Amino acid sequence: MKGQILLINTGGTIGMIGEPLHPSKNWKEITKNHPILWDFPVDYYQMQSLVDSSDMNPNIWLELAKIIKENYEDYDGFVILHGTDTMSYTASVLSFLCKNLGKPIILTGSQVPLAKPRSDALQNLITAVQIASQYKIPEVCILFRDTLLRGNRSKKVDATNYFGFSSPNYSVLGEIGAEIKISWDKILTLPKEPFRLEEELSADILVLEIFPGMNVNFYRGILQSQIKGMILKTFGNGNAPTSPAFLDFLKELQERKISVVNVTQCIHGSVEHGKYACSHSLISLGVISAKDMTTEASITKLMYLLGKKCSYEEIQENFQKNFAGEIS
Ligand code: ASN
Repeated sequence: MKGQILLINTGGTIGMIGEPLHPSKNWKEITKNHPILWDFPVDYYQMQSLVDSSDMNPNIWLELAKIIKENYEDYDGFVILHGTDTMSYTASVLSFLCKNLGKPIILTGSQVPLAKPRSDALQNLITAVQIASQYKIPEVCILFRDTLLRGNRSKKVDATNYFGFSSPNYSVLGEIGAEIKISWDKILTLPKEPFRLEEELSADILVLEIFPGMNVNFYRGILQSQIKGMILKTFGNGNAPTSPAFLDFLKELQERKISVVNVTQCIHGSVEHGKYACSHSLISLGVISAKDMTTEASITKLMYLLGKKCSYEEIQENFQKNFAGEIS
């Protein structure tokens, strides 16, 4: 190992014990079967509350980002132990909060706890630390099994298989076998400006997944709520029903200046407004195309822009801009 690494534990299966599985606060207990980790050349930081990543939230994200900021100058890279369930959300939001990132932030975890035999955790942890300490990758990444992925392009695609993550619309950043092969041509360039943090997020949003036969009346109460943005999960290339009830609903959202972002329900591919007649009216209704962004990146990008107190008009103008390689 070369560089100095800060290993931050947020929880997740990797550090869990017992039945039902829950996070252990005792690093010695977590690593009991792996003496190699006892004098591992990293500094260890444990978050105050360790969570199953189903309990991840913007407060923890901001706390995590702050820890990175406070330690930024002292380390060559950061490895974050995290539950797999929401790892792609955390990686996405960190990519928006950490501006001018010049060092690797690598999230990893496992499907089976480190403390259990036949776990996938040891390889993931060691590889993540090795990459963070040896390669100056200026990105928030996910390392899982044999691939290094751009965090804001990643997706958890399997709850049991050791190949748990995929990057459906962007090439992998690295392939891990007997050798580690980094695809430098796929990696963001080093920033010229100094690192800084954005420190606000707003979770005043909603995700609405459409389905054939949906009754829009059930959703009209949303219009009376305080939401500021909505992720609309649509079919295929961003297609949606053309019924007057549905279009009226979108019109009312537009009139109330609630930003609506169109994200496809498909794993691969992109929203293309106007490709089909059925998506044509979405353009005049002010619906923003997320293009090929993941749901995870779209949700956290909207939280980030709303956290910056961007107006409806500013979100309309800026959502499609590329901030951290999240959109083609
Ligand atoms: N429920 C766990 C978590 O996300 C799943 C895992 O880490 N494999 O914290």
